[in-house]
Amino acid sequence: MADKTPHEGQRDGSGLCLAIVVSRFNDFVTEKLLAGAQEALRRHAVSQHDVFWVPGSFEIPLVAKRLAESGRYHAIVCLGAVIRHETDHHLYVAGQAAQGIQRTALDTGVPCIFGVLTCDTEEQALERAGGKRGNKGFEAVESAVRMANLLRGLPKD
Ligand code: INI
Repeated sequence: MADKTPHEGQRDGSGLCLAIVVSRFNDFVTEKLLAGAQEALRRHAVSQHDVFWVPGSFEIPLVAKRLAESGRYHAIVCLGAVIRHETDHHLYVAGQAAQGIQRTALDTGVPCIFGVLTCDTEEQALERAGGKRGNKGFEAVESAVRMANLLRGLPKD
């Protein structure tokens, strides 16, 4: 650890088992995020994965926490799409999803990746789910693989 070589998790997913928690709300977007995630799982040769659907982004943290605590997964990929509506309901959903996902990672030590879109419009969300701004589901799996590999090489205490 004391050498000068920078440490960065590699994108090789062999030997890794990932969980994907994906929200049903706005599934015209989240189905596309999941497709991007599955493409990244193949591209980076992730050995095993399981997919878990939840009703909305607000429900992601509880399921992510249970999966992280199971000890079965090297990382949890959380996918959702929060889109602004007339009231401020979306702000509570997005804020609690973000906080809960981060808290789960910090409490369990298992990387939990925030692949929840927070957008003003459906168009913005679709642009980020396989449109002109890429696919955040694909990027979330890449982050999960890198974080899982990085953490595997870090000292425990
Ligand atoms: N859930 C989302 O994933 N995206 C949203 O945009 C959204 N909005 O805006 O309401 C949303 N709401 C549902 C929420 O996640 C819960 O499923 C619901 O409140 C029940 O707990």
